[in-house]
Amino acid sequence: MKAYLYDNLDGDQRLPHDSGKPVDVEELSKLGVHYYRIDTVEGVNQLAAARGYRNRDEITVSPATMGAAYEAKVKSFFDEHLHEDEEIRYIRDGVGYFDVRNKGDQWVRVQLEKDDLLILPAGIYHRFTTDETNYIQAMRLFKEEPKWTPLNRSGELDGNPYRKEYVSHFLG
Ligand code: KMT
Ligand code: NI
Repeated sequence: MKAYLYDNLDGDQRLPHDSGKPVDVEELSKLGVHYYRIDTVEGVNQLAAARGYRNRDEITVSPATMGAAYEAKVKSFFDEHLHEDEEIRYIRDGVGYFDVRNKGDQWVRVQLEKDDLLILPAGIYHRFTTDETNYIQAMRLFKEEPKWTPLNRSGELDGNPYRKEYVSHFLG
């Protein structure tokens, strides 16, 4: 895992966009973003049990598995959005970037690789992209009824109860 402020320069979203300004795990946790390095599935099972995550699936984001839909899929993952539930991703192989908004509404880019697990809280604005290798395999953990429909950023979401809860808790 490596986290830093996004450089906001034009260019492919899959490039590193590293501004050279690092962000540490403590800063991430102040945003409600939790990072864990877990090298066994047993470790993931324990975390899932503790947080009430009963279900999981595996997704491989790559042209090999998605074919012609890949480019559009990667673009849609990169639309800024929130969820009304936690987003938990455990990386099994490959590399990807999760971008999250910090208190100043700047993008923090979190680079994840194999054995990295990231928890994004409900209500945080974020986006995802593969890197230049165009390959990531991840486990997605979810509760009985996942509420992980992406809600794209808009002023209307200011009134969303999950967004309001996030803002009052972490950005207030
Ligand atoms: C997301 O939430 O954007 C995704 O699930 C992307 C694939 S998981 C690496
Ligand atoms: Ni998401």
